[in-house]
Amino acid sequence: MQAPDEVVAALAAGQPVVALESTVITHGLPYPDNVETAVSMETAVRAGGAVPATIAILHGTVHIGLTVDQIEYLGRLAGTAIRKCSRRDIPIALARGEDGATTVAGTMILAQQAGIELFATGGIGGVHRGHPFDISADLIELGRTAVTVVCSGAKSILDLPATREVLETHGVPVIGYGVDEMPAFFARSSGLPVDVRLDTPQQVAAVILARRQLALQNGLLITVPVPAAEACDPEQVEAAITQATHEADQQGIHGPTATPWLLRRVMALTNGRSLRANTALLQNNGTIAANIAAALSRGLSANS
Ligand code: PSU
Ligand code: MN
Repeated sequence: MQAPDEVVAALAAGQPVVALESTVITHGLPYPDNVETAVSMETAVRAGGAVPATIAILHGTVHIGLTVDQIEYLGRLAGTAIRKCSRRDIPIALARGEDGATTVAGTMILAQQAGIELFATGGIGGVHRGHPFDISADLIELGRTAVTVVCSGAKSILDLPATREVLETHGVPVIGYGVDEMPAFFARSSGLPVDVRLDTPQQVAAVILARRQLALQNGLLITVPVPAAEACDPEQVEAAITQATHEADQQGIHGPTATPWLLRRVMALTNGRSLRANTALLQNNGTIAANIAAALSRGLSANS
């Protein structure tokens, strides 16, 4: 495992650190927007008061924190066969000396091993529409790895009610950050209730501390809606998603390639609109995760 001095020093001193994933760079966004967005997300984490650590596997080594050059290297691999690393894939990439982009599940595992509690991303995987057994490993990981994931819910390319049920089954609290309904990525709400609404970083930090005191080994999901100015028209997005899911079924696209394929197709069908929303919510989530990490680290030092 390799980490830049800044990340090592912050972790050793109990200062706030926020993990970021790399599959969003290689499989979620096109080049060069992916690089720009990843770098701006790191800036947003700093602005929120924490040190960013983008997690990826490079030439068979786990990196907890990347340089801008390394982010650029990964960004250029978008659209290639770079391995998308969820729990099952990490040992394969390591043993074979490959590059690997970590998903939400993969990033949670490596963040926890590095001692990072907060992780910010855009959307988690879920249950695919019309494919009730294609359940993202993200949901299972949230049930068994004690990392707090700040995201904007899940895209409605997924079956959101089924996704919500699976989270419940695995004991994952869904917290609405300033909202009563779980957001649906491009749209600010999904019609699905959250388990609790919390409005400040301190309130979220208190839940993290309570979970820690009980040594519960599950993750927490903090859902933050896309900033209102950048939210997409729900009907337009829904039309694009319905078309994309239909095309995927017709072309027999399923398994790990389903999510990246649908993301690309929806982005193309909605032109630049969805890309802007995507970038805005990623930055916003980075800042909020940093605010929570900072509140947590203050709370811990006040207690010790
Ligand atoms: N949803 C998005 N953007 C993404 C992903 C999901 O809006 O980039 C990525 C994340 O890395 C997530 C992964 O962990 O897709 C889920 O893939 P799967 O459904 O194969 O588990
Ligand atoms: Mn899947």
